[in-house]
Amino acid sequence: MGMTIAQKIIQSHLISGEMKAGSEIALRIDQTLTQDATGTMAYLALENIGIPRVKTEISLAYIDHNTLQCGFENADDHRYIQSVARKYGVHFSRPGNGICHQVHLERFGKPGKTLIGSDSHTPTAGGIGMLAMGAGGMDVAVAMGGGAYYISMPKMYKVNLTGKLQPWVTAKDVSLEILRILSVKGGVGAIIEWGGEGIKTLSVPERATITNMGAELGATTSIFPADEVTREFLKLQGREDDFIALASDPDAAYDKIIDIDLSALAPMVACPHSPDNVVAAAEKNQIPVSQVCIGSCTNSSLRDMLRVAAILKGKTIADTVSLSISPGSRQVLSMLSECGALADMIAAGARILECACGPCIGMGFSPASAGVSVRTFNRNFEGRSGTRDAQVYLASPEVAAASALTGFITDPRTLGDYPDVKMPDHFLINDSGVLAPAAPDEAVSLQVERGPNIKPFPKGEALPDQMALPVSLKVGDNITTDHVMPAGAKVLPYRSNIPKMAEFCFGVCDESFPARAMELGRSCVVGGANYGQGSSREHAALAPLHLGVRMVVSKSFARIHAANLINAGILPVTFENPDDYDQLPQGAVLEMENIHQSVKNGRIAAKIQNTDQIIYLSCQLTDRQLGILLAGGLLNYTREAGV
Ligand code: MIC
Ligand code: SF4
Repeated sequence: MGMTIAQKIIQSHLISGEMKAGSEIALRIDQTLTQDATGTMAYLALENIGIPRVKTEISLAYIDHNTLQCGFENADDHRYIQSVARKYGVHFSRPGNGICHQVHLERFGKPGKTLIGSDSHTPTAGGIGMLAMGAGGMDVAVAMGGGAYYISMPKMYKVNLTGKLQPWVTAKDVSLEILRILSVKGGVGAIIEWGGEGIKTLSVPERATITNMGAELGATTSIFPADEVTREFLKLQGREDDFIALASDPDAAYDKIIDIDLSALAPMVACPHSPDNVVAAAEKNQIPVSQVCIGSCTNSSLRDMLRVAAILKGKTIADTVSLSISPGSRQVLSMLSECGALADMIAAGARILECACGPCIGMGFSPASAGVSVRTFNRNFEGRSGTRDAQVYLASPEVAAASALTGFITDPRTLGDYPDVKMPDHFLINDSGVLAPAAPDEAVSLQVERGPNIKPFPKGEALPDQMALPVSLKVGDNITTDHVMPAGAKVLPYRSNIPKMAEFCFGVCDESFPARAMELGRSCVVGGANYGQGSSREHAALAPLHLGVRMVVSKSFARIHAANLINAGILPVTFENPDDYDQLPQGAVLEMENIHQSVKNGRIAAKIQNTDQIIYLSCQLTDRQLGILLAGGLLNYTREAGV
């Protein structure tokens, strides 16, 4: 039987396990990346493991999220990351050099290699045929130390593209279409391979938009073949030597095949507050817009920016709109400036932001109260923009630019002819924004710089054999890690200070949760389906841990978050009978005995205190995962067992 692209890369990196969907496999990791908002924890974990030097082919520490420096905290965190990177053998991408995924695609990603990153949009690099996955910071630390990355062997899905995108219809619309078809849960446990004749018409940045938003489907990752389009992209980046051709075998088998005719797609938007809430842009043309934000790791390539500049050229944005544009990398910004496109954007009224995540993570540019913001980003979760009642619509750069001009959500086809954009023959290459680490002999004597915001890594507690856990919070379906641990300019500076950060835990759902959980001592949280979707932030496990949460019971979990809970020493379990969700109110107490043996057996009987009712909780853990829980988290486990 032939193999899919992902199966080929998995096979060549398999350390242990069986390539059977659902079985745990251990993979050798060639490259890692971190960003600053998750990086501090990842490097604190690396220091804890006690490895003197990273063992990957290349590891990078990007600074792109916490770039507002309203106090000392973010600047201190950056200094810590710079010094720890230099000492441990990690390349450091300075603030201003660009968004991790965009820079990684341009300068470091290689087809056929494995990459894990402490950011859920790491699959962006699947656009050039890498097996690239988002992971928690502790998992990235272990991989930097030469340890394996463990996942359950995913199912294989294929999306076959036929036809060709019509003028004004873009790769973003392809992403929105697949979200419309599959929903934010539809990719859980699967790798999505993109193929068919239609992919030949898509450039690497367009492919990367699609693999980027595979994260919103909950997919383990998404991947394109490495073909002549990939070779051309790497050549323009002066990296043709990094190219290898990669394709699936003609007789490869897939668990699901979806066909999309590119020619039939129209410009679309994802309505508040979920990326799968997708309708045609034309349907929303009565909605006035007060803000438009263009950029993020989904849509900040030179191609996207040149299109936007061409649409804005010679025009002025509507009086009612504030428009931000954040180019994805210094390469993109320099080239925009060189060809005059930047001047066209500025002349039209755009506010140019630095090459960073910016508004996407709520670092500035929060909309006005109840404001409608059209964003080319990948997530529109409630409150993520920094304004709780903002109405955020996700769209392509084309829809965004058109909406900025008209002041209403706009199907850009109403603007007339699609402007012709010519891509340059040469790319500006200047890697001076990436600092190489110190040589090993110099590194030994280097001191890591730690400001007062860098607090020690929280300590996990070994899983007790007996617990009576009150339900400190009950939430519904599709709870994101943005709900659990909000981001934004106010909270992000505390990413390396878990006690402080925990004060904001679940703030979007219930502001009284942190105080209540602290008062209860140990407790558990109850959630619905797809609990923990979205961001890879392990803070969504570490902050609850700090507040005494020892178990999360849900109908189902998102992949990265389930791993992060285990890594933090919190037990993730699901309802054996999903209807029991309704039997378990906030405040109920679950009494459990013989927990260790029950976890091994995959089933815990939990008695609801002061009733005769017993509910069954299911936990499908591997021996390794049980070992992590019994050790009180991945760091303790790794120190005891080695990487
Ligand atoms: C996001 O898009 O939510 C983030 C911010 O990039 C996160 C990481 C984080 O919370 O630091 C992600 O996607 O993993
Ligand atoms: Fe940054 Fe937004 Fe991309 Fe996350 S999704 S990496 S915050 S640009």
